[in-house]
Amino acid sequence: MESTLILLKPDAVKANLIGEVLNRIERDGMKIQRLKLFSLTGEEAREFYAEHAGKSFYDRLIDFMISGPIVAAVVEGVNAIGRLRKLMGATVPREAAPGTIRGEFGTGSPQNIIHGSDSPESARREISFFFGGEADE
Ligand code: IDP
Ligand code: MG
Repeated sequence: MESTLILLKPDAVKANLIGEVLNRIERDGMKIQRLKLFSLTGEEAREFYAEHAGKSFYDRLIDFMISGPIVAAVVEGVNAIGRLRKLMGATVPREAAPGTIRGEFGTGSPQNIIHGSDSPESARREISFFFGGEADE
């Protein structure tokens, strides 16, 4: 079993896509282990996306990520990190395969609906970032 961290970005919450996206993950056989709806502060968004600091799209990405509530979840399953990245599709929605979450619902860059950890190291860091300070159920 592997765990990964997903975020449903502000565009997903605004478009009433929380259920649709979580349903796709559950239908793929993965388990929602932790779940919360909240808004990021600018400081949190900048720290979460620190690897992109200095890139041309960084400020737009941060403004987007704090533009409304998001959902964070820990998803568990066999090869959950890779399966999630496959369900998500490519970063840029118009380059994402038909049938993927970003391909179907994404509207631009950075407006691509969902984040998913890209490696076991990222998953550990990101799960701890959003759920580390809280007791497990
Ligand atoms: P990923 O989310 O597929 O892992 P990253 O390269 O880690 O893609 O980028 C993080 C997020 O930054 C993307 O999901 C997207 O929202 C945004 N982003 C990435 N590249 C661009 C760009 O060229 N222009 C605008 N936004 C971008
Ligand atoms: Mg990434």
